[in-house]
Amino acid sequence: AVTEALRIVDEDETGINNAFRDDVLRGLSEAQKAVPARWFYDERGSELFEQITQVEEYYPTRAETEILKKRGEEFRTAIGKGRAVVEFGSGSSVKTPLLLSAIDPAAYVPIDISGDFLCAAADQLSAKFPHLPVHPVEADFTRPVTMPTAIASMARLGFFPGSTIGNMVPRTAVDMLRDMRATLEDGSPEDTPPMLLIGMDRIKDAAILEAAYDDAAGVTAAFNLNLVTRINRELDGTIPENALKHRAIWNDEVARVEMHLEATRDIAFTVCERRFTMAKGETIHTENSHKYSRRSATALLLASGWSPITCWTDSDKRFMVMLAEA
Ligand code: AVJ
Repeated sequence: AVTEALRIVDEDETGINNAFRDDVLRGLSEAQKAVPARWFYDERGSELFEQITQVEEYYPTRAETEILKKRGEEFRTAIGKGRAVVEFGSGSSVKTPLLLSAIDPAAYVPIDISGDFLCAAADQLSAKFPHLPVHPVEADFTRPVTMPTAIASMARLGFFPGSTIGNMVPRTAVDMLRDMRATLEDGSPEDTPPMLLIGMDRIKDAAILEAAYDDAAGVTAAFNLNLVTRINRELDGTIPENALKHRAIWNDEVARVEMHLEATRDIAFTVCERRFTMAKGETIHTENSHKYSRRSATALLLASGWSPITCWTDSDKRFMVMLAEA
């Protein structure tokens, strides 16, 4: 039972994605060149990310899946049955069914910016749970989103797995977590505050973290470099891909893995007819992946109006799933 999603794509006359172009041109004009990580996920990028989740060094997906598999009964006790599960990002093939089978929700609302991923995920989910009402919403979930009227008066559980929160600097993360609260409160019963189940990756040895973002098979490198391929293809770019190399660096000061693309020689190129240069050694900062301690995760949630209830970790204590209440 999948309802039709609304489409929102902002393209100019020539079919160029305006938001992508603006982000890239602005980011390449800064002293430290940077492109927001959300632009990794074109078709090829999403495929490469799927592959990343299978490589030996990249533990977060396996660790979080272990928690979701093992803790179903505890989720059910803490969350209760009959909530509407609102997933921020379209459901992954494995994690969402684990949660849904554990807590037996009244409805499932996946929110994603990409209508194609959204519909595919909604269809998959519907096939697995034929009696579960599914209401996909195509929207930018980092901003407040209007909930389908079909889930009006249902208690809500927000689900934000994968440590996607880690892509955001704390300021942006707090804004988004507050907006998620507003989204979940839209049309929800006043006597039952929304809950949030969120996956967050833990701080650990720099060597383990750097390997997770620079696997020996080069899948993460290909993922990072695919951003350049996408810029060249979609924004009429001339960036020489063979002059950029993948770098993953643990920044201990702010507890995050940074991904960069480093120029191996002096280069000049154009994007949308604008000219840019990079000196050898200069980088484009393409991703932050923040890591958390139990305390820093708690502080982030509290600052966003969410009170932590429970924190679960995997057997190797690499990853945590936190349940919080508004
Ligand atoms: C999907 C944002 C959680 O930061 O670990 C994986 C993306 N980047 N390898 C992460 C990613 C490089 C991933 N998130």
